[in-house]
Amino acid sequence: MPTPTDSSAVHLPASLEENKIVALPSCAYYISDFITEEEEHAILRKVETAPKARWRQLTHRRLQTWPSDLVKNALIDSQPLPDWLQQPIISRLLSIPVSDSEPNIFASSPHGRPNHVLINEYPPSSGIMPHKDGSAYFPVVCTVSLGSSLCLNLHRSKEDGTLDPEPVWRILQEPRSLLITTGDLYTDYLHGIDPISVDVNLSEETIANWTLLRSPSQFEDGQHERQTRISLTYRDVLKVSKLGGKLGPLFKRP
Ligand SMILES: O=C(O)CCC(=O)C(=O)O
Repeated sequence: MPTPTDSSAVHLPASLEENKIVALPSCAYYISDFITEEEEHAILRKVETAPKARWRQLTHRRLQTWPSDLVKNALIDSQPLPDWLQQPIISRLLSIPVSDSEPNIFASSPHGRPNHVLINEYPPSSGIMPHKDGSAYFPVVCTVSLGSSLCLNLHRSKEDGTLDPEPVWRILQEPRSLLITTGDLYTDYLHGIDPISVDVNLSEETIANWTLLRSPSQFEDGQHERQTRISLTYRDVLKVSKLGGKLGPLFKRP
């Protein structure tokens, strides 16, 4: 029963199979109500009040890396993720079975849970170039979106290896949602976000996860003006170096 302060509720499926984005190759899942508004605001406050040195300013966006940057594709085993990045997101993530035989999406990853989080801040008109996430990570990415909706584009490479700039699919990510990408989507496709202020041409025909959206009616005029969006991307870094024990202070961030 929601309390008077609960302005939204969490809706988790019995298994991820229920929330599979069926229009996409294996495999992606979308849960629109993964965290509540109160949880969203609490995490946003933590992101905003992180020490200034946590932010890396890129040309059009800012980035925080938790618990630390990778060194030669390895995580230096100096600090765990802070509690506010673990609760409620990681515990909730690990509570959802993929299927009858797979207890959660990180069940076969080396550490059984994500150990690394990138926090990207996208003001309107900023994005991220199409890219692959590479070999440092177990091939599962869990993205929690905060603050605003926007479209993630999935691209193929052309036969000559260059990027096909026309996305093959688009996924609309609403605030408080969770998107999980894995399998072929992780290894064979590139993902990126257009640097635009309004996402256009939004419809059931053009958005792969349309039927899983919280409120498709919000987008029925086919467009959405972006506000600042923060994303948290959770991954399991395959290699964790014990070097941190000896050289920890060198790699520690505030
Ligand atoms: O912000 C997002 O949804 C995507 C972030 C991203 O592409 C990445 O962290 O590699």
